[in-house]
Amino acid sequence: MEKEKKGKKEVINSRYFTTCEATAQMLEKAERDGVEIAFHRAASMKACPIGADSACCKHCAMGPCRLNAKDPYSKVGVCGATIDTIMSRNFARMVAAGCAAHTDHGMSMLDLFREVVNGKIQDYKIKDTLKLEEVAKSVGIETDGREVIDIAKDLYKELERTYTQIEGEIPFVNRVPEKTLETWRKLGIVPRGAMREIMEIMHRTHMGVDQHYENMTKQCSRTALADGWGGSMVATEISDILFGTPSPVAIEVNMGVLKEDQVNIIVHGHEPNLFESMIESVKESTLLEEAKKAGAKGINLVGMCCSGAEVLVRHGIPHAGNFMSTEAVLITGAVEVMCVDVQCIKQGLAKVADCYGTYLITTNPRCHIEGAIHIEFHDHDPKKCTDEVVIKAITRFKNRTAKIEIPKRRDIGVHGFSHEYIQYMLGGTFRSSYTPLNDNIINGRIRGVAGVVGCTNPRVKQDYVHVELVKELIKNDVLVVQTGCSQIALAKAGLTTPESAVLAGPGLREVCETVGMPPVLGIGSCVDNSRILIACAEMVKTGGLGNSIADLPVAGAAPEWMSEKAISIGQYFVASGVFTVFGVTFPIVENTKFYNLLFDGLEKQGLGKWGFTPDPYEMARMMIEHIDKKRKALGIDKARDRVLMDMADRQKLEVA
Ligand code: SF4
Ligand code: MSK
Repeated sequence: MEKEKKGKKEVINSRYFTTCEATAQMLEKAERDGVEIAFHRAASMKACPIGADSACCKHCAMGPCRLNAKDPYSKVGVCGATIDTIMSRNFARMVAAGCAAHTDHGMSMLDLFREVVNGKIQDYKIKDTLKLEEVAKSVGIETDGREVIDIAKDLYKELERTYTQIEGEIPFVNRVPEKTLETWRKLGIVPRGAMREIMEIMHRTHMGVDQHYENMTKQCSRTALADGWGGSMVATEISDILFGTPSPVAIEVNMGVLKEDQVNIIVHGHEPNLFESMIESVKESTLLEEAKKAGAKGINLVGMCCSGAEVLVRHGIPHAGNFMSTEAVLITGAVEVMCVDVQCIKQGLAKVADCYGTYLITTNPRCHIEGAIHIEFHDHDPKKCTDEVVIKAITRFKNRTAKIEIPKRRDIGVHGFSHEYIQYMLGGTFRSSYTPLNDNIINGRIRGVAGVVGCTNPRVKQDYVHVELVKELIKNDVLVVQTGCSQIALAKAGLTTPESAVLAGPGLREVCETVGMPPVLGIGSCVDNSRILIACAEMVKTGGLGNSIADLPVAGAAPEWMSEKAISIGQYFVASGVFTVFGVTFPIVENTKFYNLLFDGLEKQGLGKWGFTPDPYEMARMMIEHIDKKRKALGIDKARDRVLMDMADRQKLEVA
């Protein structure tokens, strides 16, 4: 931690914690106001080194047992558990928790879909019937000449299997390239149903059950795949069907989207149904009238974190910042209400909100917070909750006492590149396909594709690793796709505009300028990582880049990860065949058997593998090296010499 002496008081240098100017400004205000946030707590609370290495176990009352990470095979737990058993069990429980979070979210979307389809909910409708038909077809449902409602009923029944099925394979394995699926079948890791996989992990990690790290890792893969190709994919597809499939939109990001003369409401969390209803509530003429009577020029609805990322791409709602800015934004004093649902909601928000007279409102029965107001949200009567939230916000505006300081920073970026849009953008209306993307990879203009995703974490300088990594990748002609808080980091850094193509290498730049797209494509929230899986599957099916996802010149990274969801995401990318690099820290002791399996052995089984480094440049080097290795294996490594385009090539790229 970097501190400066100012008089007698030690003052934290905010630039040490973040490259986000607005967050740094708010950190300085927090110092002046005597308010503590997660950056301060991370600086004063050293991470437990044994826990950081995952070398401890508290799965039974004979322990907790602590092993020695420096000499990992010198000791075992009281029950005899080795370091590999302990680490793999801890890892498995992280996968289970992450998978549970995504699949429970997906199940909430499916609950809503069922009630809409059965006519029991009127406030939401099926918005994208084309997408409904596409998804139904992809799981083998007949659509020709059938009523939308009948297709929807069949789709509900089919997708419910993603969760409840006890034997067989989940529906979306239909989308997995044949060779990848063959590998999964051979290894016995095709998910049955998410509930079963999570239950089995919890059983296997109980004291005295699965005590072989290799067997445990198989169940990690099976459970994580039930997230990526299961719960997360259902969440994404059902959200698109109900609320619309995203297409690119230019939108403002950063704390400057708050407005001093308006009622400011922030929605933060992960489930789009709350946000969709809030959009309706802030349009209510009676509530707008009330806001005016209170002296406000209007009601300003703003997103944060992943639900923010979803409505950003569906409705062009401005976004105030990512995970490590959620406390900082309250320090502006300008936020009337922060309304939250589930996941990544720091408990510390309650205290900061209290300091500035902001209402922190929880809405989901799964997430109550001491000190917050709870107004429960029900899909059957959504506006009852969201109207009440707006009324609370107007009351706070009327009685504002906090000193307001809104950072001026606002960054415009283009977001909303669903996998369908990428196909359309590159292929044009009449020949929408991944062929031009594959062609440009084969001819070397695009070296490969990288998914850069995930959280921000106060243990590293906010946004720094994301931004430096992405700059390095695009400079080397790697097209970057993004989700979640990482996408917002790059948007704040100005890299989600088509103009930022000037920072790309010559090949990628030429493609971006021809199509008019940024070199960094924001595609949505963390469950929308499933869109990257679908894009990978499409690239394989389109041809020319091998037979399985593991053959593709692609790589993934979560440079500033913090949540168990990120571990589940990492494991499903690895199990799908993708080299995936994490930053910050990795819960493992190097050079153990479990380490060698995750970081090398899985690739030999035909899957992907893990990588780790906290350094963005080393991370870029590792990812590019992997992409080049795959290009060589495909026999397309020589093609990168030729980057000039002829007319026929250009025509292929033209958007019709
Ligand atoms: Fe210790 Fe074994 Fe109990 Fe874990 S399961 S706490 S290693 S005795
Ligand atoms: S919100 S999981 S901090 S991406 Fe999805 Fe951001 Fe990570 Fe939460």
